[in-house]
Formats: sequence, structure tokens, C-alpha cells
Amino acid sequence: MLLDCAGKSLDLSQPQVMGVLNVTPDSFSDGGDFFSTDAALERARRMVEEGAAIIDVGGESTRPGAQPVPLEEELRRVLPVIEALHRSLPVPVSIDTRKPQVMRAAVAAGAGLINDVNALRAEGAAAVAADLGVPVCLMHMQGEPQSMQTAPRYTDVVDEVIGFLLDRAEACIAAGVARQRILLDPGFGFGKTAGHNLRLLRYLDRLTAQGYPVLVGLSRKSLIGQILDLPVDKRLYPGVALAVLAVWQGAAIVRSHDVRETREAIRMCRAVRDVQP
Ligand code: HH2
Repeated sequence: MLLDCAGKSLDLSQPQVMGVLNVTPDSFSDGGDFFSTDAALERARRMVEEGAAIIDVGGESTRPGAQPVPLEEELRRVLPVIEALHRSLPVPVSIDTRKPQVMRAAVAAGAGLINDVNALRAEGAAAVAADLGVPVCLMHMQGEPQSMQTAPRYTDVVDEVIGFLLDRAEACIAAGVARQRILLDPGFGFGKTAGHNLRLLRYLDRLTAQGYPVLVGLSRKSLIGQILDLPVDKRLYPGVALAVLAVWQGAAIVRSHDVRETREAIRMCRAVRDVQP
């Protein structure tokens, strides 16, 4: 299946890696590293060489406790980078934002997918996405980044996350987004304890069975820190292991900072998974 991302395509017939490019001063894993357009472009080029099928550009950190970024500042951070990447890279660029104004400007600058950790719940966001006609990734988050890790609570985290995502998908379809342009993401680390994250990953096959391509972001996340007591820069191998577990259960896209390693691992995973009985 080929997903049309505003003229550039994303091949979902095999699991793909989405390379993370945060143009923020404060992201939890790469904050400040790629703040200039040149550094961002260089980093994106490297990720494409390593096999990234799409580059996700974000101008607002959503790590627990992060402060919201004003509209003008977010636009100032992401637009030059999106323009440069769209011009120079063969792969689509996605915009990681919660703001409809940023979605519109980013797509005008060349972005081909909207990645919204807020699942298009901001006022007007679903209508804007429908109007822009690019694919959207709807992610589950309980609460808001500033407070989401204070006391996450679920009766059944798997049922609730799936229910939320299917409801959001239907709401977006009602607003005019095409069903075949919707991707779902359980939102690892967004208003979830380590136990919730483990359960969601253990039963991810229930989400991938719902008929929408599933995207997961596990790379370098605090779940790994909590289980293994490792700092962010030592989470590569466990992050790759988690990516494999997700792809084994049918995840279509893995959002990762570590493109080469993740891609090699998920290609092996797929080779085993797809052996005929
Ligand atoms: N995680 C982060 C940001 N955006 N988007 C999707 N669809 N899924 C995720 O799991 C996800 C996401 C957080 O990671 P990162 O971008 O590295 O950090 P920060 O939010 O601090 O910029």
C-alpha cells in the first residue's frame, strides 16, 4: 500500500522508519542539537541515507512537563526546515504539531503528513486536515504534556486507548478526512505509567487489527529508563528491541532517532514474521 503524502509516497507494504528531527531547544533526547536549518538538513540527509522513509519535524517539545510554544515561534522554527527538506530530500516530510495554523503553513511549505499528538482535537484542526488532504497520524494522550505524567489512570488501558483512537478516527472522517489517510498511534509515554506502556505494547496486535496503519514511538523513551535505569543516550539497544516487538505485532511505522539500527532490526523481524506456514 502506497500512502500519497502530497506528491511523495510512503510505501506501507513493509514496515518503515520515521526519522525524528526536533528543531527545539528542549526536546528530551535531541533538544538543541538541530536548531539551525543547516544542522537540521544535515541530520535529515543522514537519516535518509540510513533508510528513513519519512522525516518528522517538530518545533514544540511534548516531553512531560514541557511548556507550550507560541504560534509564531513554532512557525519560525519549523517552516525553513520543512522548506529545505522538501526541496532536497526524496522522502516525505511530516509536521509534528498540535496547532491547525502550523499544519496549514507546514503543508504549504511542503509537508506531506500531519502528525498530531493531540489527535486533531484542537479547535478547527480536523477541518484543516480534511481541507489539506494529506495523511494524518492520530495519537492517544491522556491529559496535557505539562501534567500528563502526574497520575495517569485507566480501568483497561488497551481498551481505552483503542476506543479513543477509533472514536477520533470516526470524528475525523465525519469532518472530511479520508479513511485511507488515517494512521493511529497509541502514544507511548503520553499520560501512561511504565505498566500502562508495557501492557499497550504487549497487546499492540489488538490495535493493529483495527484496520488502520499503526505508528509507534518508543525510541529512547522513559519506559526504557524506568525498567533498565539507563540515561537517554544509553537506550539504543532496548529501543530497537521494543521496535521489533511492535513490528512483530503489525506496526507499520516506527518513529525513531536511531534510524539505521532500527531499520536493520525491523527488516529482520519482518523477514521472520512473513515466512509462509
Ligand atoms: N513522541 C514524541 C513526539 N511526537 N509523535 C507520535 N506520533 N508518536 C510518538 O510517540 C511521539 C510523537 C516525543 O518524542 P520526541 O519528539 O523525541 O521528544 P520531544 O517531545 O521532547 O520533542
